[in-house]
Amino acid sequence: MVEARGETPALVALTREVGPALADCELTYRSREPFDLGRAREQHRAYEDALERLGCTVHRLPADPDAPDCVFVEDTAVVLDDVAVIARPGAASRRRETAPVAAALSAWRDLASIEPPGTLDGGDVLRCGDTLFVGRSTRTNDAGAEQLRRLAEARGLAVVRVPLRDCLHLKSAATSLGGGRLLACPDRVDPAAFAGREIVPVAPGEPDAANVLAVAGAILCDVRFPATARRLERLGLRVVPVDGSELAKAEGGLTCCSIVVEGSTQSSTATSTSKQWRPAG
Ligand code: CIR
Repeated sequence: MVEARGETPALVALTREVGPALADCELTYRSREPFDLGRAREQHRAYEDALERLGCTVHRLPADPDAPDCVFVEDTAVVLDDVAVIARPGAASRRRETAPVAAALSAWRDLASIEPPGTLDGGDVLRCGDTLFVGRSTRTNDAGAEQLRRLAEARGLAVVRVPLRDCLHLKSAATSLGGGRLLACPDRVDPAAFAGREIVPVAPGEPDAANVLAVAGAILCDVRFPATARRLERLGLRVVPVDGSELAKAEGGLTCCSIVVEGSTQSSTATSTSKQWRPAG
């Protein structure tokens, strides 16, 4: 694990420790259940280990004891080719999470930010080629999506809003498999919203399987979804099983626990102006 900057890794996975207040997390679609904090931390470590085995340098931020959802680092930023857009989470309890992430990302990217009245969660932003699909969730409002659109269009990226059903974020409904292909749960998002993209549906009875993490030529897939994993393997994809069951009680999936940044140069200080980094996928 890397706790400080200074190396020159090709692929960085920014993560954040599971905080002690996880039991007070935001919940929208699930009922509150008891958490086993030790088990959540073990599973999170195993997730980081899987990323390391795939060649990522894991850069782990310390937990914030006053931010129950801080482990779900994905929601705090959207990393584009030359800029990291610091999000403004839709849940007010989560807004304190962004500052340490911004400080870390400033080593590799210039920063921009979503400003009030905009709200945006990174879990609502799914990049596929030159398009950013942005979920119409309870967390990301029109003002936030519009601010992202301006930043993205200036960089040649299109922004397409996508309606959702019965789920927290767009990436609870669909994620990238790489190569322009998406895994999606048709009960949560209309595949037509992704016009032109090849859609692989999750296996019946496995709606939460839609959240996989494509990284370094592999697909991290939760062990709770074996039928979807088999489906991906039959497509020739390399599936890496990880157990996300404890953090799933907090409505977190596999993408939520990292921000993957790809590049060839890392600065040795947080004030770097390096522009050679690109987002993964
Ligand atoms: C929340 O409701 O904000 C957290 N309990 C779960 C966030 C999961 N993040 C994600 O899907 N990107």
